[in-house]
Amino acid sequence: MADKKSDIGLVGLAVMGQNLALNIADHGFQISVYNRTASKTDAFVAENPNTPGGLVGTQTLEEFVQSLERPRKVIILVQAGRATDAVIDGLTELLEPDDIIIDGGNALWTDTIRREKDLNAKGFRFVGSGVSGGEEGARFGPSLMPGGKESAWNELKPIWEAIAAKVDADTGKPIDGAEPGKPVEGGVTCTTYIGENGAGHYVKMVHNGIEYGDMQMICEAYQLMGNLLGMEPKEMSETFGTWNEGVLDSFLIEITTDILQQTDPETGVPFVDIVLDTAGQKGTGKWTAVNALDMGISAPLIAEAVFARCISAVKDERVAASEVLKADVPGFDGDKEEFTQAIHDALYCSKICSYAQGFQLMREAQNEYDWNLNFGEISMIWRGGCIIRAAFLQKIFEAYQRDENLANLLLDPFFKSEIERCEANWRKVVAAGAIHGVPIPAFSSALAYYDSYRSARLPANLLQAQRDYFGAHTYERTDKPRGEFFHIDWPEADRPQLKM
Ligand code: 2AM
Repeated sequence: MADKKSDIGLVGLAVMGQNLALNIADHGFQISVYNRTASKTDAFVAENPNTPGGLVGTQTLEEFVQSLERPRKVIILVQAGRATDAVIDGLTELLEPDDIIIDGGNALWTDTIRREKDLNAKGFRFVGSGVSGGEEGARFGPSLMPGGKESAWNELKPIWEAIAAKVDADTGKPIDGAEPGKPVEGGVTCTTYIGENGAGHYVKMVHNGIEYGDMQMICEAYQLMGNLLGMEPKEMSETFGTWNEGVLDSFLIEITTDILQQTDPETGVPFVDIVLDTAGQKGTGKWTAVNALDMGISAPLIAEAVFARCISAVKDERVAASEVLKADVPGFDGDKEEFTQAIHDALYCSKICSYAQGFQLMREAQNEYDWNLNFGEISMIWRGGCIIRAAFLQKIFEAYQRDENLANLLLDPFFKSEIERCEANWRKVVAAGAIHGVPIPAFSSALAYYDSYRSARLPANLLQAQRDYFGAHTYERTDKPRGEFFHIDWPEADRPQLKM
């Protein structure tokens, strides 16, 4: 064991834990590591003998805790849920007042709120930090979304700022190749204090919900290119490659460009064609959609992205239904080049709506949980180190710079004019999906969201009248102040009966 106490410790040496530990050690911090199965710790330390900061392998939780400089900082990277609670319970037996536990897993934000409260009551400090960017992000620069007491964050800050992704301050583009431990000239670090208790994990969850939406939208573009335009994966790849040079420049468009180039090593056919069309999910997108429903905030695109995965999963049923439900739809005979541009524009407009919905969720959550979220900073730290990294986030950052109290991204002058520029094509694509029988739930729900949001009058007047009719739920009047409720005594005599 090292003579010097470690700057920080990490529990849980699955790939994410290993990569985050290496990233921390690369930046000159000495880090102690512990894993329930000790052989993993030994192998990990043996494989990485010469990091700048140094890895200290420990065999027991006691040894691990004793190896840390006080106030101790312990990152937990184990499975969310029960495993996290088990590790926290073990640690609280050994830690001392003011020590800090940092949960870097994908915890449900309400769990983080509960854990922080419990740990604070016991005299410990707790940070629930979103860690995004998957394995590569953890290794070479994630986007980090920490929540908790600010005093705890301040202790963690030098390490989190050192290891997070860096982007160029003016362009928002990720800065690659920064030497470990050396500050990046002109770089902005992709981490910032998010807010109290569960705020960091909440924002990470919304990030994942937005990620679901981004992926679904790209898949819809891909399906339109294939079904309507008859494009082959290689040609699609070229198109996505071109799109990556413009407003859609992003990690997900870039990997899609690569994926569509790839051939299957076994058969030589395009790789996407050999992949079964049933999507999995781990739950963070679902949490986002459920939370939208719970809070009563409209976030249909994220929900549709989750449902799209659900319906993809019933492959056998779909195959059977495809033999029965043969819609009589015409083939596409429009101009290929024009329609390709229209798909691009539909994707762009839908993406603006999707992010608008994600930010609406965070705005409501901050009221619900009494957080003080900085939307400009949140979009800033998503510019690098995470799956939704995109040039587009620079524009969101600028929108919140212009107006930190922006009611909806759609109202920002830049996004308003972008939608106006692309709107006709967006409508054309949604109409084409309906006419030619191609399901595009994200594109079409985004358009419905846009048209609903810009409607001074929706048909909810009729809906409220229906509620008053069958349930005496009352209604407000257009000619009286809001908050006054009325009810009509509907005539009993000719009322339709529920039982026929
Ligand atoms: P293991 O290697 O001993 O299984 C991801 O599964 C990580 O979480 C692994 O490092 C795993 O340790 C750890 N993990 C899962 N459940 C745990 C528990 N109840 N206590 C401690 N670590 C756990």
